[in-house]
Amino acid sequence: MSGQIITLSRHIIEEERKHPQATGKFTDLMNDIAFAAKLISYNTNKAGLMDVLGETTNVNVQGEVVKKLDVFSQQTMVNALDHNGHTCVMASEEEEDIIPIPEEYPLGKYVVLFDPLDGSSNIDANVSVGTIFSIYSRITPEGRPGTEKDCLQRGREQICAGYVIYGSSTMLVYTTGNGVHGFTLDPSYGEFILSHPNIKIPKKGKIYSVNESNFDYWKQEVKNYIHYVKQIDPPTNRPMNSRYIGSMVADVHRNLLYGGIFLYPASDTAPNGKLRLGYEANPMAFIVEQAGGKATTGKQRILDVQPESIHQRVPLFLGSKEDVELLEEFISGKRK
Ligand code: AHM
Ligand code: MG
Repeated sequence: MSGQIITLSRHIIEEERKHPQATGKFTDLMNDIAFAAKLISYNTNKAGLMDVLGETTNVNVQGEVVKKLDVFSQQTMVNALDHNGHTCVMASEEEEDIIPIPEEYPLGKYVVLFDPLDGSSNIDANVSVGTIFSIYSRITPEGRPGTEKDCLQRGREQICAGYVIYGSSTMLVYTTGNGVHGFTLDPSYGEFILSHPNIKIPKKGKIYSVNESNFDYWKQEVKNYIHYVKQIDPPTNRPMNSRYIGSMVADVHRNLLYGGIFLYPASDTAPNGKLRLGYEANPMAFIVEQAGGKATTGKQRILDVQPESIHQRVPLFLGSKEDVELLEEFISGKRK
């Protein structure tokens, strides 16, 4: 690097300046998300110490009711986003219905969908978790509360998507459709610093990530693909390596940097897969496409799927372009 430190705020301001009609509101919104991410990161890092892992009914040493980290993350995201006049409605994995902006606060033009703490079943074992977010412009008229319709836009309408990974360091990775950029939280400054400009996913990877315990429940095409990637054939770089953390943010982040494919297929027990279109598949798909990769349901580009409901699930395959295209050949029956 040149020695010049580029903070997330500066990067976003410079991105926003490329749009002549920009008002600075988007920068403010992203700063709110980054602030929430720092709070969640701080609490994730000291999870074992501060008893935040306790049940919601626990009382901590200050006599306060202890919140589980997923509840804390949800409240932190909502509190960071509901009062600054940038958003008109939100939706989260943690809330069944859309999250309106309280009447006492001004309404904005953005719609934010998020998964406040993805991979939360991993927290107790100190395994990486993450926050995922997806931003749209509202489609309902300004000046009124946003509606479910605003939250049910196709992924290709996203104006920004990102994730924060709380791992060996905390990183925020985002795209506004102009490449993918990664920022590492410097704990001494408390700032996200540009560390991974213009991330590109390798065209072909060595890693496949899937919960293989579901093998017997999958469709034959997916079984065939997984069988194929495990065969020994050095000229085609097989066998691929299996890596599965069980936190999508961590699995996708690793594959983005190293190359590979992430799969959460449909199965007999989960006919639409497990992952949610609005705040898991779409934002990750936007990021992966912007990094030069692909994201599909197996039959359709993820970003083209018309959402029918907030918590809708989709089969998800995403990663390096050539790996996903090969998978598509298996799904279409071209290869067996
Ligand atoms: P969550 O949002 O409830 O944490 O669930 C989503 C997580 C993803 O992070 C991960 O890819 C997947 O669930 C793992 O599921 P499984 O345990 O079935 O492999
Ligand atoms: Mg999740």
